[in-house]
Amino acid sequence: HKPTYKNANFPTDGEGRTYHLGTKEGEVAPRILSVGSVSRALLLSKLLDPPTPGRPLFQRTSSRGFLTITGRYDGEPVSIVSTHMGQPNMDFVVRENRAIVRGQMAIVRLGTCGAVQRPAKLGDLLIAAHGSIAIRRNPDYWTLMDGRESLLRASNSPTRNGTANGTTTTNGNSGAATYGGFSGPKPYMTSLPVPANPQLAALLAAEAAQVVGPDRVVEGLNASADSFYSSQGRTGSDFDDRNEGLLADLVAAHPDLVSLEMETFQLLDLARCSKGSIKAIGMCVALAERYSNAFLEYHKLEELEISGGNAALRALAHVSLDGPSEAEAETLK
Ligand code: R1P
Repeated sequence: HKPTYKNANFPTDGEGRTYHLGTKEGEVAPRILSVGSVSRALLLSKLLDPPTPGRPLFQRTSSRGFLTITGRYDGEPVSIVSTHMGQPNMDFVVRENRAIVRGQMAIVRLGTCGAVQRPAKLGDLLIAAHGSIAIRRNPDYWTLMDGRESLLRASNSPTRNGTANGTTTTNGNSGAATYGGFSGPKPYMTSLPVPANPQLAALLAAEAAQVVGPDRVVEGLNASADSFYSSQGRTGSDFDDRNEGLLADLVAAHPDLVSLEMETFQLLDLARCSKGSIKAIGMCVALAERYSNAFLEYHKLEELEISGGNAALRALAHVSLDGPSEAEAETLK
């Protein structure tokens, strides 16, 4: 059965289901835990209050593979949504859920990330309490570089008496690049920070400290990149990425930077533009240490996902929200 969609501006089907997540009003709670994978969503759904015959868990997978599970935690309706990876997927999750949920919402992302610098270390829970910056690859750098290199070749030709010396220098990866006197844009752009919700951040930090101990929780700035590879400073020889100095530059520019991943910025940016209707925060398990190259043993991840999941669900269940309407509360009972 293929649904028919109407309204190209914000497509929904005949039942009011959204285009990518496939959920409709009454199926999603105003308190949402966003996780990166279906397996994490299923794992954390075991932390929800046990379903009863009259109150089963709601579960739906959309044609695009977004899984939504709605139940209760500490008696409060909550939804767990598998968001997949990257900023466009977080955009679907925030916007399509906003469209079908009434009243103020709280969204917590529980993901995995790289720990960028100490004190953040392997296995810690890193909370984006200082907000998030976006790191984006700037294709114009490469486009204009070709132009600069032709200019450089021309200026170095024996028939010209140019002053260019033919050397290429870069001021780190975030500095302006200079090619024989021609300067241009940087290969990576970093945005200004967008804030997290301070109330949700404080609640989550307190809950996380209670679950794993305060020495395993680090609050700081997050960076969300548009690639797992180039704009996270992972180097290789297959592509011309110009990112060898990216991590060092980020750390120098942001002493409070703790986590590097791919979704938190989009969540916080949309929450900040939601006209006060969404409170949001991100927390990640440090799966890798980018400064030492260490990677968490996979069998330890599940335990940390459960710890982080419990902290996130508790913060979600207890954060104050301008209530959903009576009708919404009724449909989720
Ligand atoms: C990359 O492997 C993925 O892991 C991190 C990154 O942000 C990216 O989505 O988060 P999740 O574990 O939540 O997916």
